[in-house]
Amino acid sequence: MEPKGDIALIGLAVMGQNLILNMNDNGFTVVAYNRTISKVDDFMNGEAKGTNIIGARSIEEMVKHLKRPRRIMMLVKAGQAVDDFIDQIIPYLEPGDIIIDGGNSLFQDSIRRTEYLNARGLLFVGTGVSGGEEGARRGPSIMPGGHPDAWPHVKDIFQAISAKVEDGSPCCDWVGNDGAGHYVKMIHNGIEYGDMQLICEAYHLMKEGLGMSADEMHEVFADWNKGELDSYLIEITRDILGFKDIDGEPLVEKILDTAGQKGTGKWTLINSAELGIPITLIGEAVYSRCISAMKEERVAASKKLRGPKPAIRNDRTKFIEDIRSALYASKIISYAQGFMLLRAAASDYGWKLKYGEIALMWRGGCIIRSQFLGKIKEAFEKRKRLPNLLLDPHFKREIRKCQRGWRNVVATAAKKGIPAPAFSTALNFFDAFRSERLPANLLQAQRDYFGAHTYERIDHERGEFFHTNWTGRGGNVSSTTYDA
Ligand code: NBP
Repeated sequence: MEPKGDIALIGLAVMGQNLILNMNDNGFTVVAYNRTISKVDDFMNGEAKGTNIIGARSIEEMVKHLKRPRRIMMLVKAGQAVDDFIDQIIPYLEPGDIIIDGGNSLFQDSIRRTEYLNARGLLFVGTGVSGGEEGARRGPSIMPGGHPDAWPHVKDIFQAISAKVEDGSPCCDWVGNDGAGHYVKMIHNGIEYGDMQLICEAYHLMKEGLGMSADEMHEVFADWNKGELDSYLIEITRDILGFKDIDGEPLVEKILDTAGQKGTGKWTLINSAELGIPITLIGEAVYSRCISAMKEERVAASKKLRGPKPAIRNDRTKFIEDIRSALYASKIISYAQGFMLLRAAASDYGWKLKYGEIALMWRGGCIIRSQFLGKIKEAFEKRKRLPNLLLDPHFKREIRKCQRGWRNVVATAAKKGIPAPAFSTALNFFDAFRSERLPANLLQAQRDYFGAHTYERIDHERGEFFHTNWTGRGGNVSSTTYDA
């Protein structure tokens, strides 16, 4: 009997089940498999009943159902489980077959897995999938990378099931070789951390500073969602603020203020440090979650450490508009930083990343989807080699419009003792980035003073290094000059 399966999917948790149903809706025959076999039976007797989905009770059976080249996608816990499945599947495959990892894997693992499978004549795809449960079911953003020969074989399925923007373009395109897909997904998640933190700071200033109720803030977010900030995260924040607990009180105020994290923000931060790119806003977003998790210490400190009273007496309507400006300008900075990191990674890992297409992939389906990403796509379309998003005429104008309100919010937050780390770091980055001269001359002098690390001079060519015997006691030997 001729095999009928277009693709197999391993991992019947929330992402896997919903992607299978999405593929089925789009006319593909999917073979479903899971480590715990009872979940295959549950799925086949539940959500999959009456569909063309085929349940498999072993890897051998799963592979037998597949047309060639076989396409096998995993949506399992990232890490060892992925490697274990790869080794279990390999004996059943033939050269040219394709293994796809759709989980949140570390990009270095995807680089390694591409090489590992390539050496065995198999093609690996490491793909980011974003949009959570709803995205997986109705159309996620899909960011595939890996062995480029695999792309023609997965393109039809991936682009069919992905989200589409208004003109019908799919939020899925080939990102690049080996780990590029998972890298772009990692940056997406880092940016998501930043966007969420910015919204939380806006909420905190309105609540603590202006004393606004959840219903009032619900109205503000509803209003913001009609303008430049129109996005999924602003939309869900509006809905969360309007959501009442069974006693009629806003549920959000009853939720414990300690944030969780699963690692992708931290990975982004670690990688940025390795590549020397200051993604300060994502950094503050990650560390803000860390400080939120120190609940007991914060409660104890709140009884001992005093600061100013948080009440902000400014004109409320005007200050809300200033908060909107701070949020919008900081968001521009965060995306500018994210694209700086993408550019550095492309050069370091040898990827040909297409920045406009990446913005398009994030434009729909995923958690950071927004109108704003359409403008980023336009910026990179107008100027393919745009060195920095902040230099695009549109974003330059937008930042100029926001500056007064943004500065007022950062200054007011500092005066009133309300933490606004992401708003502040964004402004500090902006001011540093637009500074012709920073105080690093003094820093270089300090390094040379205590460690003979040498310095360059403004009255000499770049690349000429000098050492001074600052105290008259040191020798004339200098340290080797290199950047780590
Ligand atoms: P989970 O991340 O909860 O993973 C559940 C699946 O992993 C089950 O099929 C489970 O099999 C399997 N699994 C585990 Br757990 N340990 C295993 C092991 N040692 N060996 C083999 N299989 C193992 O599911 P999910 O939330 O659907 O996420 C799937 C992937 O997609 C993850 O990488 C996740 O990070 C990523 N992702 C999730 C979301 C989201 O919103 N949830 C969004 C985007 C990406 P079992 O049934 O036998 O225990």
